[in-house]
Amino acid sequence: SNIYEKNTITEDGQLMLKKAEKDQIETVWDRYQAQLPQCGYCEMGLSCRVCNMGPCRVDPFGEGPQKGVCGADADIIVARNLGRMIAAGAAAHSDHGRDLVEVLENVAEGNAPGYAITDVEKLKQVALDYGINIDEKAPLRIAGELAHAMQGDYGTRKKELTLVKRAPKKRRELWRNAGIMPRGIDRETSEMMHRTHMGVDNGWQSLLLHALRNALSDGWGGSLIATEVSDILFGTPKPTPNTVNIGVLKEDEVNIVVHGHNPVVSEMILQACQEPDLLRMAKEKGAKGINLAGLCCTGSELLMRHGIPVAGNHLMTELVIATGAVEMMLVDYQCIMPSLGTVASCYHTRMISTSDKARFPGMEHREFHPDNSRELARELIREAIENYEQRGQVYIPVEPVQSVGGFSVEAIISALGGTPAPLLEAIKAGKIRGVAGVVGCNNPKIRHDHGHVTLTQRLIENDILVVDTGCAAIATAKAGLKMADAIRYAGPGLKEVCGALGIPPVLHMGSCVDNVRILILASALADALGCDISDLPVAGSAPEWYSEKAVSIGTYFVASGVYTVLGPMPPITGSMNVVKLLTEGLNDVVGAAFAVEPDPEKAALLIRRHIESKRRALGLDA
Ligand code: SF4
Ligand code: WCC
Ligand code: FE2
Repeated sequence: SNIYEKNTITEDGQLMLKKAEKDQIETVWDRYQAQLPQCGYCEMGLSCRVCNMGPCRVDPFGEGPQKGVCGADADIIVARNLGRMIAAGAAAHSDHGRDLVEVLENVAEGNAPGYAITDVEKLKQVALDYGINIDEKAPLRIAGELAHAMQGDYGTRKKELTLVKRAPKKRRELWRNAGIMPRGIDRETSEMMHRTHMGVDNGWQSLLLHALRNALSDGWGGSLIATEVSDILFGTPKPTPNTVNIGVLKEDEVNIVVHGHNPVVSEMILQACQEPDLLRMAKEKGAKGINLAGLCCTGSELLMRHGIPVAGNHLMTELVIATGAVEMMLVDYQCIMPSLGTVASCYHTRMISTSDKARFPGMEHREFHPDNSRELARELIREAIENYEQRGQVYIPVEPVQSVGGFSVEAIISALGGTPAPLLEAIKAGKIRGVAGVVGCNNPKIRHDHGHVTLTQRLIENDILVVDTGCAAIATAKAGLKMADAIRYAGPGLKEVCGALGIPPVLHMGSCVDNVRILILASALADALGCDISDLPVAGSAPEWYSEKAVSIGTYFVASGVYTVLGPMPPITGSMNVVKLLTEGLNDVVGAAFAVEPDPEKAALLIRRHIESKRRALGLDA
């Protein structure tokens, strides 16, 4: 097999890698090769540059230094490093949530033309969760009060975050007793930075416990707020057909690609792409229309709510530009490789950065704010249309794949006929053995999409319903596992249940912040069974994770009681104490733990074994 096949299982990826090589485009895989061998100390989490007495490193073979200049040993250094990864991940999701709350506030004040309250039902329901009196109040007034109340969750005035009330009662008691109940979203991240400053928390156990609390402030705080406010502003997703892979780009249309995370910008771009005067202008320029496609999570946000096609996941972002077919790529933040501007400089593609907090080399910065979004989006689409004339040769080598997305918890419950009972019955009867969340990124250390697709195939073959998000969700969609007739890949029980409901065996639940939808689904199942999340036959996995956000997600899954299997090893092997706590000890603290298994075939076995043991403990197969 050739190098392209070694890097990715996808046909579009392989063909585009060949094209990139011909065009002398450097890709993430080239740069990964150039970094090898990567630093062994860092791989094990044994290097520290927290302070300026360092940088320090601990010798894993016991011959060189065993302590940093300050006296920190391997356990402390590894735990501090992991804590800081989680703080960064939680901060990213939660700040994304904050941006949405700001838009909500501006909508309430009439300062955000083009934005609106789309799901009033959800607005009311979330407002009730916040204890807001909604009687006889106009939606905009409720929105203003809700935005204010949510901002309170970011601060430090509380003993517990508001939305933890959606977790099962047993879980909340467990968090209180373990001392890891999240108090303020910003507070937990800030406290993590404080604790990991030199000379503060030097207990590796207490550091890791706070890391759980920090991650919970993401999952039951910042990310949950991001998802709920996105639904309020842009609509709660419903099952919608869509298409995926690089073939969604169109040879005869103006191609606009949005990349990043926050729907605040991409939703405005979508509106502009549909405006009749701009469509007319595109036609005047000789294009058949304006084709909007997404990448990564902002792509999934548009796919979930509007059936907008997604061109690829994380490792495809450079290759999408190498088609030569993209008139403009607009990015907001997170997972946007700083190499993209360089790739684009070889083609006619115009690269636009849009967020005041995210700049990139080789991109033009055009800042979006709630008050100028609508106008700026129109202006940029006009410029993208102008750019159509500059196009050189294009290469779009594959046909797109059909998929269905849009499975919010609300949509799943409604597909089940209004209550989770039919799903529970199917689980009890053993037709569905359990539910697994497959989430997270791509990483050049793992053959692109191989982890996601293989693991998902093995799980559905064995009657485990898969729910997925983020780049994993895009991977399985590209592999055809979300087509209407994908049930043919499922085991007999899952096939029967999904066939009757008319859903695929792999449900796209959204972007990375939407992992909270999986938590809410798990809570609904636990409540219906009268048990805790940790008692359920469910599991999580991140077969190709790379980002700090993924570490936070994995950690809030585990802290919420979900056994979670990671593909790539996190940088913790320098401390066997930390490894043992995360993979075993946490069972005694939160009723769940991590496992690490880069081979998806073996990861599938771990998950199946776990699900079967939970079924036995619940007496389901007695
Ligand atoms: Fe070295 Fe300690 Fe400073 Fe880390 S905190 S760089 S181990 S002296
Ligand atoms: Ni979420 Fe991972 Fe994709 Fe970025 S977009 S690469 S964090 S899964
Ligand atoms: Fe994401």
